[in-house]
Amino acid sequence: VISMDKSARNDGWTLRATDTSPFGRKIRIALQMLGFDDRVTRVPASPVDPDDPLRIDNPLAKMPCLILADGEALFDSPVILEFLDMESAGRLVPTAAGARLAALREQALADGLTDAAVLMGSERMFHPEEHVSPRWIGHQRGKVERALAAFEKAPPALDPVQIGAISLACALGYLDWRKPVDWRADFPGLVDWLDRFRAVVAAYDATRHAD
Ligand SMILES: N[C@@H](CCC(=O)N[C@@H](CS)C(=O)NCC(=O)O)C(=O)O
Repeated sequence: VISMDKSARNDGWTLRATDTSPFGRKIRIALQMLGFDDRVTRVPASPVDPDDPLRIDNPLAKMPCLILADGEALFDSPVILEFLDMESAGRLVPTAAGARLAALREQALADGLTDAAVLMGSERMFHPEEHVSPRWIGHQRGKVERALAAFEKAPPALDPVQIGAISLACALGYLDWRKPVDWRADFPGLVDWLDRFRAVVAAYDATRHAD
């Protein structure tokens, strides 16, 4: 049970995430945007290491996981951003019902895009070549491409930058790194959108990891 009265303390958070995690990057960008960087110690995590306490804090053994000062663990990335929204008096999620649902849906679509892109790669990581399923990879590719097409038509607003925009920027950053699809050739509107995002969110380039 999360006890919000205790977890509302501001100091001593620990973020369990590697530099390369696209979901972890959502949190790192939000922390920088909100000026909360100095409240957080970042400790890399390994979802596959049985000795990593990540799996005690989050039984799903997924990063990011934010450990609060009293030891309470928050996951997944939308829940952590919800917490940071509370801590910042509402800077990450719109409050009006319609805008709030739209932003949460943008986040869900962008995170789902990233999930599908991750699955396209992990199919090869977890199976020997003869067991790799082109059908499964194609199934995930469809999700990535349809999500990109939907965002090309209706990209998240940048004034202000909130959860939808942060999530999409991290999804596109992940595609730039792993290149499961050639999104820059097919979605020029999103290339332009990401350039505009980078211009207003310095934390995007600041959280870029080495290839
Ligand atoms: N819905 C989760 C997804 C987190 C996620 O998939 N993280 C990846 C790294 S980017 C992970 O830890 N994967 C390990 C695993 O699935 O075992 C979130 O938004 O935080």
